[in-house]
Amino acid sequence: MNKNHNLFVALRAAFPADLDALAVETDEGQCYSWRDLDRASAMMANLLQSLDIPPTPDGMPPRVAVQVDKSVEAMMLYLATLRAGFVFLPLNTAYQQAEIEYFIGNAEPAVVVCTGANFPWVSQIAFQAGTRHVFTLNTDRSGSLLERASHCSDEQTPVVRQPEDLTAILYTSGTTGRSKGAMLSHGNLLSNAVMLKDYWGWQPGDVLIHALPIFHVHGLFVAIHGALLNGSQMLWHAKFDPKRVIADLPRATVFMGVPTLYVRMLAESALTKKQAAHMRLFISGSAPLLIETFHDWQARTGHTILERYGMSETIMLTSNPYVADARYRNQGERRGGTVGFPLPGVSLRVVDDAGAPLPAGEIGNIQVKGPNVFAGYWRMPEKTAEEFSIDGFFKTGDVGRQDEQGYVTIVGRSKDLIISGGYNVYPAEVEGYLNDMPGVAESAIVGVPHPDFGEVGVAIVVPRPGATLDGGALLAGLKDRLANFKIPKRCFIAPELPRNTMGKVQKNLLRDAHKTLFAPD
Ligand code: MLC
Ligand code: AMP
Repeated sequence: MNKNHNLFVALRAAFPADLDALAVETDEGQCYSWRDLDRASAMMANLLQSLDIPPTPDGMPPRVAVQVDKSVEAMMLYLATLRAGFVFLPLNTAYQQAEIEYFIGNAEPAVVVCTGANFPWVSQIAFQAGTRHVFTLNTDRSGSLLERASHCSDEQTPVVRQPEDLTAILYTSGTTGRSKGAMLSHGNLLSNAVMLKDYWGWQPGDVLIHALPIFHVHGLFVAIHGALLNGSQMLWHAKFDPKRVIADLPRATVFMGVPTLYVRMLAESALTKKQAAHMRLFISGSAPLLIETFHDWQARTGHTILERYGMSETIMLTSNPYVADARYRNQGERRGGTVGFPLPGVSLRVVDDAGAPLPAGEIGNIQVKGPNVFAGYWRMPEKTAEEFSIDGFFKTGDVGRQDEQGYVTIVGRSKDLIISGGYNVYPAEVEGYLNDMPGVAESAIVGVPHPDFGEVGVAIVVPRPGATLDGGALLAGLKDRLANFKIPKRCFIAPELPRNTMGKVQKNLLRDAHKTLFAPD
C-alpha cells in the first residue's frame, strides 16, 4: 500500500498511548489532552475538506492563510491544515493592510482565518482577491471557525501526501523589497524534526516551555514539532513574559528562545541556578547570541545555551552539540559565538563570490543542501534559480566560516537585512515606503546594535529641495502601513547620503556613524 507521508501521520503516531494525559497547559490555566488535540484538529480538518474547494489550474493544494493571535486552537488549525492536505500560510499578527494585501494577492488562499477584530478589513481584502471562505478565531475560542467546526465529525483520516508535496508557505521579505514565499514540503519538515529529536536528545518526560510566536519557523516548526514528535507536554505562553517563563522553569526541561528572550530573563533577579535546576536544555537561535549573554547565562543558571542556526527556507541547518556523541563526527562542546556543526544530512560549504569552496577558517558565503532545504519560492522561478548554485546548493545570504573541527561561525550577511529581536527587517522594503512619502527624496536604513533587540533599524532621510521633514512624523506615518517591528527606532534628516564612486550608498559609513546610538551609558 502507498505509505502516507503526511507530516501529521508521524506527529500523531508519537502521541502517548494515554490520550487523556495532559498535552498542553496554557498560562491562563487551560488544559488540553492529547485527545483534545486529535479531536479538534480532526473537526477543523473535516470543515476544511467540506468546503469542496475546486482544484487550482496549477494543481497546488488549497492555501489556508492565518493571521490570528497565539492560541492552542491556532496550533490545532495548523494540525488540521496538515491533516486535510492543505497548505498552511502563517502571517505575523503585526502585519498591516498593505502587507496582508500582498500576501493574499500573491498566495491566493482558498481560506483565510483572522481575528474577529480584523475581520472587516481582512475579509474585504480576501474577498476582493477571490478568497471564498473567511473565518474568525479569537483567543477566547469564539469565532466562526470553531463554531463551524463544532458541527463536523471528530474523526478524520489524514489525506495521503508524498514527501515532496507542499505543506507550508513562509513569507520572507526580499532584498528588493518584495516578499518571497518559501515553499516547504511534508518531507522537509518531517526529516528536520526527526533528526532534531535525536540530535537534541529529546527524552521521555520532557516538558517544553513554548513562549515564541507561532507564525515563524522557530515557534511553529522547531518548537511544536519537537514537543509533539516526542509526545511531550507543552507549557504554553501566549506572550513572552520573562517573569512567567522563569516561574515555570521548575516544571519544565526544554526552552527555546531568540536572544532577546534570554537578555530579558537575565534582567530578572528570580533567574537563579536553583530556579533553573530542573531544566535540561536551553536553545537559542534566529539571531546572533552575544557571547556576553552566553557567559552571563552560564554564570547565572549553570546551563550552557545551545545555539543553532536556521532559516525559513531550510528550517534548521547547524547546531551546537547536545552531548559529545560518537555517532556525529568531530563533536565537542557547545561553543559560544558559534552556531555549531552542520546537522546530520545537511551539507554546508563556505564559498567565495565566484562560488569556489574556501579552505577551513576562511570567511565566505554559506551554501547548504539537504532534505530540509525548500523547493523554491512560490511562483518565482527566476528568483528560485538565482538562489541555487548549479550543483543544487541554496545560497543562504549568510557570511561565515567553518573551522578545522567543523564549527560554523556566522560573521555577517551578504543580504541587506536587519534582524531585530528575531524578526527580519529588509531595509529595501521600509526605504520604499519612506521614499513614497511627501517631501522625501531618498532614504537609507541601517541596523545598529541594541541592548534589547540585538539590532534595530535607524533611518537616514534626505528631503526634496525646499521640503522640511520631521523624523518623528515620518516614523508615525510608517506605523499605519507597516508591521511595528519594521519601524526604525530613530530617524535622522540629512542633506545627502554618502555614496561611493559607483554611486552606491555606503551603508557601512552610516552604520559606523550611528553604532553607539543605543549603547548603555
Ligand atoms: C516588538 N517591537 C519590536 C520587536 N518586537 N521592535 C523591533 N524588533 C522586535 N522584534 C516593537 C513593539 O512594536 C513596540 O513598539 C516596541 O518594540 C516595544 O515592544 P515590546 O513590548 O518590548 O515587544 P514585545 O511585544 O515584548 O516583543 C518582543 C519579543 C518579540 C522579543 C518578545 O519581538 C518576539 O517574540 N520575537 C521573536 C521573533 C521570532 O520568533 N523569530 C523567529 C523567526 S524564525 P511600539 O512603537 O509599538 O511601542 C527564524 C529562523 C530561525 O528566524 O533560525 O529560527
Ligand atoms: P528567517 O528569514 O526569518 O528565517 O531568518 C533567517 C536568518 O536568521 C538566517 O539567514 C540568519 O541570517 C539568521 N539566523 C538564524 N539563526 C541564527 C544564529 N543562531 N546566529 C546568527 N544568525 C542567525
